Amino acid sequence: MIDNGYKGWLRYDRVNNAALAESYRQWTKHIVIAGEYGDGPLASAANELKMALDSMLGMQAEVQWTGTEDRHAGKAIVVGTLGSSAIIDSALTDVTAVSSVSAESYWLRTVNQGGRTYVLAAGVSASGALYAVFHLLRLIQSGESLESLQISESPKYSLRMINHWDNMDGSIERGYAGDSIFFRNNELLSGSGRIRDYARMMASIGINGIAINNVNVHRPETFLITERLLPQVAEIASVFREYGIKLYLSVNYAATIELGDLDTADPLDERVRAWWKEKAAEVYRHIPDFGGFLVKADSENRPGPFTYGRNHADGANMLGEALQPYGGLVLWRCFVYNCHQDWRDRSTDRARAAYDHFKPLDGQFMDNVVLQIKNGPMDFQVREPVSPLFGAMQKTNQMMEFQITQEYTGQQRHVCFLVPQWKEVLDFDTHHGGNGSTIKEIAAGNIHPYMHSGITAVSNIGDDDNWTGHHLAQANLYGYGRLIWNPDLTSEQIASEWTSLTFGADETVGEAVVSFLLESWSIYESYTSPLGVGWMVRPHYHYGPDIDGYEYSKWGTYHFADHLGIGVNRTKADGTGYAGQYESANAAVYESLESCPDELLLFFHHVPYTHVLHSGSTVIQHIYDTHFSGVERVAYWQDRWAKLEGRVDELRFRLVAGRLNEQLENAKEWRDIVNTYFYRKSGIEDARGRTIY
Ligand code: GCV
Repeated sequence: MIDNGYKGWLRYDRVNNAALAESYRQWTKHIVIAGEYGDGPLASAANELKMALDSMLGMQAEVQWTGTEDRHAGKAIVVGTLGSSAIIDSALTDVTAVSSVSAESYWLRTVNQGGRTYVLAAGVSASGALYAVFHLLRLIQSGESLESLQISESPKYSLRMINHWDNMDGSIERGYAGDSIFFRNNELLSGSGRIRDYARMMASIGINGIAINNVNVHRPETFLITERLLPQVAEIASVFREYGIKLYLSVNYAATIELGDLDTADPLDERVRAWWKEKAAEVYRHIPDFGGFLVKADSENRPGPFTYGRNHADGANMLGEALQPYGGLVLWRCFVYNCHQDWRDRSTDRARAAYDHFKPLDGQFMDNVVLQIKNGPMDFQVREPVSPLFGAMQKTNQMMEFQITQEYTGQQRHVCFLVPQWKEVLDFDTHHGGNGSTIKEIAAGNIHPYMHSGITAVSNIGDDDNWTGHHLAQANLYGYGRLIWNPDLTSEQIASEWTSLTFGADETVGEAVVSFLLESWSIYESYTSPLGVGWMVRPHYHYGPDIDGYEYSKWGTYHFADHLGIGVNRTKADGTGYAGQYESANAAVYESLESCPDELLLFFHHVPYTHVLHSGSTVIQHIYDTHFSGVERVAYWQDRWAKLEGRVDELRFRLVAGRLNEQLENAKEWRDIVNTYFYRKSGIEDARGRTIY
């Protein structure tokens, strides 16, 4: 069978077990959608059910609207919202009192009423009902029984977003899976069916906001908020709306100038403020439920308020004021640092920048401004400490930014399942607000009373047949959505769920894929840059090794290796002082060489190659060992995958085999270049006498 991966995890494969299929058919013969007939999420739920049941059970399900719940004998599925059906309401009397219930909560319940049996897929809102339907279909795909469902679900985070770094010419900044699904040749692809399929996939994992264009807003994208392009943006927004997703746009901070209307973008200039108010009105005329503006300002040569001697609160609030009447949000990025640094200058530390710029502004941002903070202080490296800014501002809305696209983690040519990394970030206790002030709780608004908070991430999809280039990279997209719906799911649960939805029930295949996924982050880390030091990648491309590629650059990304040692001294005592940006308990852990965790040692300290790690190994021996073992582990994967031939459909088998081959070759490059570099610098032999050049 040819399987190009386009269906992702919504494959809806035929249920082969005849008895099971028959038991599902008993339920799905009658489907009632309790609600107004229309084209919102309930209609999407109805369409999804029809399509999926046809595919899984080979049946044309009859879907009826409102009021027909009791017009049949036996079993039925009822989809709707609280208040839309007497059956739903009487079955769910207990739920509204529960404090965790939010607008997107849903329930799946099997109930008996009036001699009939129902599976209820009910939400507080239509989006909730749609989520319930996707969950129900997931149960059927996994062969679960529907006879006694008692499922309650509420999302942990209210903002569950995706950011696209798509440009209007069709390219994607840091995209590794083809071109944009939204833009081509400076036009919008508003009519494309692919956008609808993407919306389905995103709704199935609970995403409720998507920014469709790159945070680096070039000239063509600056026009997205003009009359010329807004009608087409609005078409995309309507497709998303049908799946409970709000559309956001990245905007050019200097749009007033770029669009030729004013000669300034000073946020305190009344003309600039009036311009943005008018602009917001125009956008909302086209898209009444528009989500808001995402802004990268004063960062990597983008314009911003600094030009006018203003700060980031001035800039963000100007946009906040414009969007406020419509309930729109300003998602203001904190990725602000000096990208013209002098490598000779040891006093400037890029890692400090976000905290230094933003922390003093706590309390000055409007209620509809949300600061968007990258998970680490640098830039999506395979290993970084958690950003010290997150949670440090108690009076300023915040959301976490992850990167699903594998810019620094193998660019979807290497397997690198990032859910374990994200989980570590979410579980980090910041201590801002006492013990247990984890990122997980802060982003949920449970520690400081944020008005808006949540999680966003940079997408990894493009117009490749399988969306993500590497088939296994789909697991990152799926896993991201599942994790930010429920961060208490384990990496293993998520990996297994995705694998069985995507590769089916074959246990041998399932075990192999799940173990690849779960080992992959640690393997990738082992053959790339060691002990949290980061970078060492080919400049600009960020794929493959170049140890000194960024060492004498302007980007603030150095390892400071010499013949004696390596690492960045970020202590308060005699380093850059970055460690002191953490709350005192964490600051103390990182400050001291004794307590700093091995995996972050070189991020915080400059140490001799002979320094002994907690693991008992020296730094240099650790570098040699991990680089040899990383390659061996990829080689082992390759053998294991080869044994799956015939068990995985041919096209996917070959594509994954090809990528594993590339991963192995690239890992060898990493191993030999890193080991040779440090052998030559240090002159210290590998204790096990392996080949180093
Ligand atoms: C969109 C890094 C990436 C850039 C990206 C930037 C950002 O520097 O390499 O491609 O720009 O982060 O997050 O704004």
